[in-house]
Amino acid sequence: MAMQQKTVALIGVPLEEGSGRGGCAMGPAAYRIAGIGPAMRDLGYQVEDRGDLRPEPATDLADMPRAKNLPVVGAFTRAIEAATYEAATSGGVPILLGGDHSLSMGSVSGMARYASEVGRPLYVLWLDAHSDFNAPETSPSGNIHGMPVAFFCGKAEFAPILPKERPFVDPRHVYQVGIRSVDEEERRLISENAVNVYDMRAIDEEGMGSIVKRILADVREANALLHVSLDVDFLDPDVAPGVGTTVPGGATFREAHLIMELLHDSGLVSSLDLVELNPFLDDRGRSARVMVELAASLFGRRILDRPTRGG
Ligand code: HAR
Ligand code: MN
Ligand code: MN
Ligand code: MN
Repeated sequence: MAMQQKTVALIGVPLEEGSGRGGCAMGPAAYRIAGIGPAMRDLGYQVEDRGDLRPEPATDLADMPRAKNLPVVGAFTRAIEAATYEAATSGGVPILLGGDHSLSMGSVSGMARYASEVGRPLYVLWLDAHSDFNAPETSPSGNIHGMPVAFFCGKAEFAPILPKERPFVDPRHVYQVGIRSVDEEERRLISENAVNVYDMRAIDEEGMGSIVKRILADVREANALLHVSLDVDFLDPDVAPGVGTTVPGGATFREAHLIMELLHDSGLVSSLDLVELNPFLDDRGRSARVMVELAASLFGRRILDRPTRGG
């Protein structure tokens, strides 16, 4: 089945202040050099490149020791929320070119607002080594890129960044795949909140294909929109070294590629984050190219034409 919408909106997010180190702000430039725009155009999409968001730090958000760089991250959250919502409302599929993973506080919140307006639930597929479910009180680092899932589920309201009455994502509608680094307190929170977690053991035992097909069946049954958030460190460091938080034992290129093809066949994906790429740590653009390759597969690039087998 083809994507329902034929326009993609590229939204550059040069944000690194959520990650505790420099480099992710170069991500949008690296994706453009790696050819994200032409890849989408070749697949028949109309591409609207909306440039890079560059908000001024928020003057109404105070610095918090347990949520570092909150005025910067909060200002980005607001700008990303608005840009994502606007792109979806005007009929496009937003692709967020990150930027560290704190950007998902904005992108997912924007999609949640859009989904509630069209009367559908929002489901989230979180492809990551990390659960990113910390709150300022539980975070060992104070880095906000470890907190976005808790934020958009309404479990980490550490400052009035977005309206308190905004739509939140139900944590039971969050599916995390590839997980292999969870903090002690975070482990308790994801289980209390019933986040669906498929760790590397589940992938090894059950296989990526059957896990993803089961998730997509849930999304279809709920008539939901599906936001996909792809963290570079979901992949094994041998496949994609260009990230600040490598964790050994990650997904192979083939597993990641299979997910993307199943996602495309499903026709359910409404929006995509590409996050945590750190070009300063990359090996001659390899990780940027892998991410663009995966995004192209999600949007319909095929190795071979084969009949869809359903699922
Ligand atoms: N759990 C750790 C923390 O909260 C590390 C989080 C790292 N997050 C990412 N994104 N790299 O997944 O500090
Ligand atoms: Mn992450
Ligand atoms: Mn991660
Ligand atoms: Mn439900």
